[in-house]
Amino acid sequence: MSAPQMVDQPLEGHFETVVAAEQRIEPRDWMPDAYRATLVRQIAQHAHSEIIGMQPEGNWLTRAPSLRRKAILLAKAQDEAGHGLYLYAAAETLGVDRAELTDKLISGRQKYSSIFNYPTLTFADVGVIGWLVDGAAICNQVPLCRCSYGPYARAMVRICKEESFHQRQGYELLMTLMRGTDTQRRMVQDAVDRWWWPSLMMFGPPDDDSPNTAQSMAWRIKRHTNDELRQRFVDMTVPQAQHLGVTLPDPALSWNEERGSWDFGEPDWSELKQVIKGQGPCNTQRVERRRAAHEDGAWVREAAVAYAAKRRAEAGAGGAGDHRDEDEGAGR
Ligand code: FAQ
Repeated sequence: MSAPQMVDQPLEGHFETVVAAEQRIEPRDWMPDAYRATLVRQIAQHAHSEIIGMQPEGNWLTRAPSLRRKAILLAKAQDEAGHGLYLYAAAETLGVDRAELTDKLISGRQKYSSIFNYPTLTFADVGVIGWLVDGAAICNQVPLCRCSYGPYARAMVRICKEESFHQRQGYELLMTLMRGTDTQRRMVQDAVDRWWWPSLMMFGPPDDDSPNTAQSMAWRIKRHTNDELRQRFVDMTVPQAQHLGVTLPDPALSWNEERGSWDFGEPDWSELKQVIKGQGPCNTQRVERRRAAHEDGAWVREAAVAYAAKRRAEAGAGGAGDHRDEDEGAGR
């Protein structure tokens, strides 16, 4: 972070008033350094998660069991690429460059969601990712549409609409498998057994071990704690599991009449710590593949830069009266 900020009282007062009034902070507004740093941290991690998150399902694009399933999966993966781009664009409004963020991701200096470090072993995993992982993402992200930072909040509106389609396609795929053969039903149950606990861990560490929550909530970046959102997800998901006919792998799961919520067991927090530290089943492979894709794409970036330089040189040589290039450029 930069040196301690010289706080201009009226500007800080304006920031506090806007946040307290549930209005939006925009890129042109003054904001505390730490607020900016928190947003960059969270938005970058979120963007990286969308981009790395294409890999587990991408594993099944060439092996989807029908044209319809392949088309759906392709559309979903493309949405995820789009989400990554909106989010990198939101981060750029805070003064950080996408190239710099990508560099931090592939050199292990920034995080992405733990969930994408688990392998996808069968096609049922595609359904379970849609149902549980996108379901958890929706729970976590709908409140972010009310985040105090305008560009992030607005990006989240469209992202959440698309996540909702992702969740439904996953559930529909699982319903189809559950109506199929015993082997298909076993595949679904096996996938649920493997993805349930990692999905609960997506919400982050428990509240008493979450260093960022209090400040992020005070700034109205986060609107609920990790545990509140985890509980909301469990309450939403248990009836869906019952309807689907699968068993969630948690013997402690039971309805608590008094709380009007489901009690559930404790996730293995040491596993979350290990995965965040880079020691999950697929961390190395995920980052390696991202790095290779980035390096393979270098020529595209270089070509784009060279083309932009050529256009600038031509515009300089042609002077302000040359409208031909502008007209051509408008259609691109
Ligand atoms: N994985 O103090 P807290 C998706 C880190 S997108 C890895 O509680 P915070 C769509 C945390 O960063 C999924 N790291 O932190 C999709 C912090 O480390 P730092 C991504 C984690 O920020 C579906 C430290 O632990 N969603 O699924 C995790 O207040 C299917 C302490 O934690 C978002 O990013 C974790 N699970 O709360 C795509 C949503 N949990 O940064 C493809 C936006 C915690 O100090 C296919 N982010 N950490 O070094 C958030 O809501 C928050 O950042 C949390 C963490 C809730 C993730």
